[in-house]
Amino acid sequence: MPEIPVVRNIMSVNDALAAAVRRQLDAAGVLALNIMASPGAGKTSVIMRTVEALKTEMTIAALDGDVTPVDVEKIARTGIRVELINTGGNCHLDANMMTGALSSLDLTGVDLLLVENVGNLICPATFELGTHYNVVIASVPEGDDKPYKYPAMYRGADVLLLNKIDMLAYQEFDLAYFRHGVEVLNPGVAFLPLSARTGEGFEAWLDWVRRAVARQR
Ligand SMILES: Nc1nc2c(ncn2[C@@H]2O[C@H](COP(=O)(O)OP(=O)(O)OP(=O)(O)O)[C@@H](O)[C@H]2O)c(=O)[nH]1
Ligand SMILES: [Mg+2]
Repeated sequence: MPEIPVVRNIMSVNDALAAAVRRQLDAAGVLALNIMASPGAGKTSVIMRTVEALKTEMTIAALDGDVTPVDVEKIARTGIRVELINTGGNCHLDANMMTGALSSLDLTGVDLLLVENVGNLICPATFELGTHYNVVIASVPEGDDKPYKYPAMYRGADVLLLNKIDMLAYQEFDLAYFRHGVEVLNPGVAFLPLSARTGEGFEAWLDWVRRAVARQR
Protein backbone atom coordinates (compact mmCIF):
# COMPACT_ATOMS: atom_id res chain seq x y z
CA MET A 1 0.00 0.00 0.00
CA PRO A 2 2.65 2.64 0.81
CA GLU A 3 3.90 2.60 -2.82
CA ILE A 4 0.59 3.71 -4.30
CA PRO A 5 0.71 7.40 -3.27
CA VAL A 6 4.37 7.62 -4.35
CA VAL A 7 3.63 6.26 -7.82
CA ARG A 8 0.66 8.62 -8.13
CA ASN A 9 2.89 11.50 -7.16
CA ILE A 10 5.53 10.65 -9.79
CA MET A 11 2.86 10.40 -12.49
CA SER A 12 1.21 13.69 -11.54
CA VAL A 13 4.61 15.47 -11.64
CA ASN A 14 5.25 13.94 -15.07
CA ASP A 15 1.79 15.01 -16.28
CA ALA A 16 2.35 18.59 -15.11
CA LEU A 17 5.69 18.73 -16.93
CA ALA A 18 4.10 17.19 -20.03
CA ALA A 19 1.42 19.91 -20.00
CA ALA A 20 4.20 22.54 -19.91
CA VAL A 21 5.99 20.85 -22.81
CA ARG A 22 2.72 20.87 -24.77
CA ARG A 23 2.27 24.60 -24.14
CA GLN A 24 5.84 25.25 -25.33
CA LEU A 25 5.27 23.23 -28.52
CA ASP A 26 1.92 24.91 -29.18
CA ALA A 27 3.40 28.36 -28.66
CA ALA A 28 6.12 27.51 -31.20
CA GLY A 29 3.54 26.05 -33.65
CA VAL A 30 5.28 22.67 -33.60
CA LEU A 31 3.44 19.39 -34.11
CA ALA A 32 5.20 16.66 -32.12
CA LEU A 33 4.87 12.89 -32.51
CA ASN A 34 5.89 10.33 -29.87
CA ILE A 35 7.07 7.33 -31.89
CA MET A 36 7.01 4.08 -29.94
CA ALA A 37 7.78 0.49 -30.87
CA SER A 38 9.77 -2.55 -29.88
CA PRO A 39 13.53 -2.57 -30.62
CA GLY A 40 14.12 -2.93 -34.34
CA ALA A 41 10.50 -2.42 -35.46
CA GLY A 42 11.65 0.43 -37.68
CA LYS A 43 11.31 3.71 -35.73
CA THR A 44 14.51 5.21 -37.13
CA SER A 45 13.79 3.87 -40.62
CA VAL A 46 10.28 5.38 -40.62
CA ILE A 47 11.66 8.69 -39.32
CA MET A 48 14.35 8.81 -42.00
CA ARG A 49 12.02 7.96 -44.87
CA THR A 50 9.46 10.48 -43.56
CA VAL A 51 12.10 13.19 -43.36
CA GLU A 52 13.42 12.47 -46.85
CA ALA A 53 9.87 12.66 -48.24
CA LEU A 54 8.72 15.79 -46.40
CA LYS A 55 11.80 17.93 -45.76
CA THR A 56 11.23 20.11 -48.82
CA GLU A 57 7.67 20.99 -47.75
CA MET A 58 8.18 21.56 -44.01
CA THR A 59 10.92 22.04 -41.40
CA ILE A 60 11.51 18.91 -39.35
CA ALA A 61 13.53 18.26 -36.21
CA ALA A 62 13.99 15.09 -34.18
CA LEU A 63 14.80 13.87 -30.69
CA ASP A 64 16.03 10.37 -30.01
CA GLY A 65 15.72 8.63 -26.65
CA ASP A 66 18.56 6.14 -26.49
CA VAL A 67 21.78 5.27 -24.67
CA THR A 68 24.07 5.63 -27.69
CA PRO A 69 24.24 8.17 -30.56
CA VAL A 70 23.87 5.46 -33.26
CA ASP A 71 20.41 6.54 -34.42
CA VAL A 72 21.11 10.25 -33.99
CA GLU A 73 24.05 9.92 -36.37
CA LYS A 74 21.81 8.16 -38.92
CA ILE A 75 19.04 10.74 -38.65
CA ALA A 76 21.55 13.61 -38.83
CA ARG A 77 22.55 12.38 -42.29
CA THR A 78 19.14 13.57 -43.55
CA GLY A 79 20.26 17.12 -42.73
CA ILE A 80 17.69 17.93 -40.03
CA ARG A 81 18.32 19.16 -36.47
CA VAL A 82 18.44 16.12 -34.19
CA GLU A 83 19.53 15.61 -30.59
CA LEU A 84 20.09 12.60 -28.39
CA ILE A 85 18.19 12.35 -25.13
CA ASN A 86 20.42 9.96 -23.23
CA THR A 87 18.03 8.12 -20.93
CA GLY A 88 20.96 6.76 -18.89
CA GLY A 89 19.56 3.26 -19.23
CA ASN A 90 15.93 4.14 -18.47
CA CYS A 91 13.53 2.16 -20.64
CA HIS A 92 11.44 5.19 -21.68
CA LEU A 93 11.46 8.94 -22.20
CA ASP A 94 9.59 11.15 -19.75
CA ALA A 95 8.40 14.74 -19.71
CA ASN A 96 11.35 15.92 -17.62
CA MET A 97 13.77 14.63 -20.28
CA MET A 98 11.69 16.42 -22.93
CA THR A 99 11.92 19.67 -20.95
CA GLY A 100 15.72 19.36 -20.87
CA ALA A 101 15.96 18.55 -24.57
CA LEU A 102 13.70 21.43 -25.58
CA SER A 103 15.87 23.88 -23.67
CA SER A 104 18.72 23.17 -26.11
CA LEU A 105 16.92 22.21 -29.35
CA ASP A 106 16.18 25.27 -31.46
CA LEU A 107 12.49 25.07 -32.42
CA THR A 108 12.56 28.25 -34.50
CA GLY A 109 10.67 27.61 -37.73
CA VAL A 110 10.13 23.93 -36.94
CA ASP A 111 6.80 22.49 -38.13
CA LEU A 112 7.25 18.86 -37.15
CA LEU A 113 9.15 17.29 -34.25
CA LEU A 114 9.67 13.52 -34.46
CA VAL A 115 10.49 11.95 -31.10
CA GLU A 116 11.91 8.43 -31.21
CA ASN A 117 11.15 6.82 -27.86
CA VAL A 118 13.20 3.97 -26.39
CA GLY A 119 12.57 0.61 -28.07
CA ASN A 120 10.15 -1.01 -25.65
CA LEU A 121 6.45 -1.88 -25.68
CA ILE A 122 5.80 -1.49 -21.95
CA CYS A 123 7.44 1.48 -20.17
CA PRO A 124 6.95 4.23 -22.80
CA ALA A 125 3.17 3.67 -22.77
CA THR A 126 2.91 5.08 -19.24
CA PHE A 127 4.70 8.41 -19.59
CA GLU A 128 3.11 11.41 -21.30
CA LEU A 129 5.75 13.53 -23.05
CA GLY A 130 3.64 16.52 -24.02
CA THR A 131 3.70 15.45 -27.67
CA HIS A 132 0.45 15.66 -29.63
CA TYR A 133 0.05 12.13 -30.94
CA ASN A 134 1.27 8.65 -30.09
CA VAL A 135 2.52 6.81 -33.14
CA VAL A 136 2.93 3.09 -32.48
CA ILE A 137 4.89 1.04 -34.99
CA ALA A 138 4.30 -2.69 -35.10
CA SER A 139 6.25 -4.80 -37.57
CA VAL A 140 5.58 -8.07 -39.32
CA PRO A 141 8.58 -10.05 -37.95
CA GLU A 142 7.46 -9.37 -34.35
CA GLY A 143 4.41 -11.55 -34.89
CA ASP A 144 0.66 -11.00 -35.00
CA ASP A 145 0.05 -11.46 -31.25
CA LYS A 146 1.60 -8.22 -30.01
CA PRO A 147 -1.67 -6.31 -29.38
CA TYR A 148 -2.73 -9.17 -27.12
CA LYS A 149 0.55 -9.06 -25.16
CA TYR A 150 1.10 -5.31 -24.86
CA PRO A 151 -2.42 -3.85 -24.51
CA ALA A 152 -1.45 -0.53 -22.90
CA MET A 153 0.79 0.40 -25.84
CA TYR A 154 -1.87 -0.47 -28.41
CA ARG A 155 -4.66 1.19 -26.41
CA GLY A 156 -2.74 4.46 -26.29
CA ALA A 157 -1.97 4.68 -30.03
CA ASP A 158 -3.44 7.55 -32.04
CA VAL A 159 -2.11 6.00 -35.22
CA LEU A 160 -0.77 2.49 -35.71
CA LEU A 161 1.74 1.70 -38.44
CA LEU A 162 2.36 -1.91 -39.41
CA ASN A 163 5.89 -1.76 -40.82
CA LYS A 164 7.84 -4.30 -42.89
CA ILE A 165 4.86 -5.46 -44.93
CA ASP A 166 7.43 -6.51 -47.54
CA MET A 167 8.08 -9.40 -45.10
CA LEU A 168 4.49 -10.71 -45.33
CA ALA A 169 5.59 -12.92 -48.22
CA TYR A 170 8.15 -14.68 -46.02
CA GLN A 171 6.50 -14.95 -42.64
CA GLU A 172 3.22 -16.23 -41.24
CA PHE A 173 1.33 -13.20 -40.03
CA ASP A 174 -2.45 -13.39 -39.58
CA LEU A 175 -3.53 -9.85 -40.40
CA ALA A 176 -7.15 -10.47 -39.33
CA TYR A 177 -6.02 -11.77 -35.93
CA PHE A 178 -3.71 -8.79 -35.48
CA ARG A 179 -6.43 -6.31 -36.46
CA HIS A 180 -8.98 -7.95 -34.18
CA GLY A 181 -6.61 -7.50 -31.23
CA VAL A 182 -6.12 -3.86 -32.14
CA GLU A 183 -9.83 -3.15 -32.65
CA VAL A 184 -10.79 -4.61 -29.26
CA LEU A 185 -8.32 -2.30 -27.53
CA ASN A 186 -8.57 0.77 -29.70
CA PRO A 187 -11.66 0.76 -31.93
CA GLY A 188 -11.32 2.76 -35.13
CA VAL A 189 -7.65 3.69 -34.63
CA ALA A 190 -5.98 4.83 -37.85
CA PHE A 191 -4.18 1.74 -39.17
CA LEU A 192 -1.55 2.13 -41.87
CA PRO A 193 0.35 -0.91 -43.19
CA LEU A 194 3.58 0.13 -44.90
CA SER A 195 7.20 -0.66 -45.61
CA ALA A 196 9.96 1.79 -44.72
CA ARG A 197 12.19 -0.25 -47.01
CA THR A 198 10.15 -0.35 -50.23
CA GLY A 199 7.95 2.70 -49.61
CA GLU A 200 4.74 0.70 -50.13
CA GLY A 201 1.89 2.26 -48.18
CA PHE A 202 4.02 5.24 -47.20
CA GLU A 203 1.95 7.87 -48.99
CA ALA A 204 -1.02 7.32 -46.64
CA TRP A 205 1.27 7.88 -43.65
CA LEU A 206 2.77 11.01 -45.19
CA ASP A 207 -0.75 12.34 -45.78
CA TRP A 208 -1.63 11.65 -42.14
CA VAL A 209 1.44 13.66 -41.08
CA ARG A 210 0.69 16.49 -43.52
CA ARG A 211 -2.87 16.80 -42.16
CA ALA A 212 -1.69 16.80 -38.53
CA VAL A 213 0.92 19.48 -39.27
CA ALA A 214 -1.65 21.60 -41.16
CA ARG A 215 -4.03 21.44 -38.16
CA GLN A 216 -1.25 22.60 -35.81
CA ARG A 217 -0.32 25.49 -38.10
N1 LIG B 1 12.47 -5.69 -44.58
C1 LIG B 1 12.33 -4.54 -43.94
N2 LIG B 1 13.26 -4.14 -43.07
C2 LIG B 1 13.08 -2.96 -42.45
C3 LIG B 1 11.97 -2.14 -42.69
N3 LIG B 1 12.07 -1.05 -41.88
C4 LIG B 1 13.20 -1.19 -41.19
N4 LIG B 1 13.82 -2.34 -41.52
C5 LIG B 1 15.08 -2.85 -40.99
O1 LIG B 1 14.87 -3.22 -39.63
C6 LIG B 1 16.07 -2.99 -38.87
C7 LIG B 1 15.73 -2.12 -37.66
O2 LIG B 1 15.28 -0.86 -38.13
P1 LIG B 1 15.41 0.46 -37.27
O3 LIG B 1 14.77 1.56 -38.04
O4 LIG B 1 16.80 0.64 -36.79
O5 LIG B 1 14.49 0.08 -36.01
P2 LIG B 1 14.29 0.87 -34.65
O6 LIG B 1 12.90 0.60 -34.20
O7 LIG B 1 14.69 2.29 -34.80
O8 LIG B 1 15.32 0.11 -33.68
P3 LIG B 1 15.87 0.57 -32.23
O9 LIG B 1 16.15 2.04 -32.29
O10 LIG B 1 17.11 -0.25 -32.04
O11 LIG B 1 14.79 0.23 -31.25
C8 LIG B 1 17.07 -2.35 -39.81
O12 LIG B 1 17.91 -3.35 -40.31
C9 LIG B 1 16.18 -1.81 -40.94
O13 LIG B 1 16.84 -1.73 -42.18
C10 LIG B 1 11.00 -2.57 -43.64
O14 LIG B 1 9.99 -1.94 -43.92
N5 LIG B 1 11.24 -3.79 -44.22
MG1 LIG C 1 16.07 3.42 -33.75
